[in-house]
Amino acid sequence: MASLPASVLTTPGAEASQQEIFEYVFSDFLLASSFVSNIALAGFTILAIVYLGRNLTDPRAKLIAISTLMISVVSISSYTGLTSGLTISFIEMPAGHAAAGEEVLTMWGRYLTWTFSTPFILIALGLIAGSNWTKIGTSVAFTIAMCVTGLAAALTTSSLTMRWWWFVLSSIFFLVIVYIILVDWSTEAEQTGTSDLFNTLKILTVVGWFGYPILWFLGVEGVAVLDVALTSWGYSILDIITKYIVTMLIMFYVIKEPAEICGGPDYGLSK
Ligand code: RET
Repeated sequence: MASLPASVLTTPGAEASQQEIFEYVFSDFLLASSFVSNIALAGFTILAIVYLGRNLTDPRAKLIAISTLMISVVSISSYTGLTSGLTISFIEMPAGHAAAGEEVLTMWGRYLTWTFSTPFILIALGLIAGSNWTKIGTSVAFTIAMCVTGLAAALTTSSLTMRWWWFVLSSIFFLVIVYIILVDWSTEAEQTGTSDLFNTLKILTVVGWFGYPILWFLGVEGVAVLDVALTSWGYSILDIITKYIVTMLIMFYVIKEPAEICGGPDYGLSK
């Protein structure tokens, strides 16, 4: 990789204080706007869910609505962490990496918080498909494994091979989730009678989710052909599709409380 964009070989360095990182973020309009725009969108989505869901009565419909709410609750916190510099570090890339020996900006907070947001996306999708808790739980466990190993890939500085090995592990876990969505839940949604909505959500989710490893590969964590701000906007745009658009589609369906997704007043009682 002969020439890297200036923002890949960034300035503050590994010893940078949180305040220096915060100031660095706001010195780059593209980077700062990729965070702040998502704080605003997550906030609007939370308000929209609360407003749209105010008359829900069925406990199972409410559970789906609460799952979508939690996606944006995690998101607004995640982007606040990134904006404040709390969950961003400069780390030195290992030998062989495109930016070897340089300290590059890593938005590790993204990988960390996906651990908490993606389970709620999968719970909502699994409930809409009418799946059982074993499959929903399996998808949740694998998304946690995928995000934590993705975080490990980004933070490993000892060896380039180990970075890519984490990436491979994370990708294998990802394929388990793709299989559950495309094979199990697609069939179940047909039986449940929710396949119209589910098919749209499935395409947005599977296509959108594939964008994340592609961006990781092309961004500074991987082969570094995209600079930090572009990579960040890439993730922010994917987040808009996989979180807020998916959420709004779900909410407009759920507020009608169709029989296909309702569980009746006794659903989930603990006694
Ligand atoms: C990483 C890198 C390692 C390989 C793979 C990845 C996949 C990430 C995905 C993230 C989805 C995030 C969403 C967030 C919404 O809040 C960790 C980038 C496979 C699929 C939907």
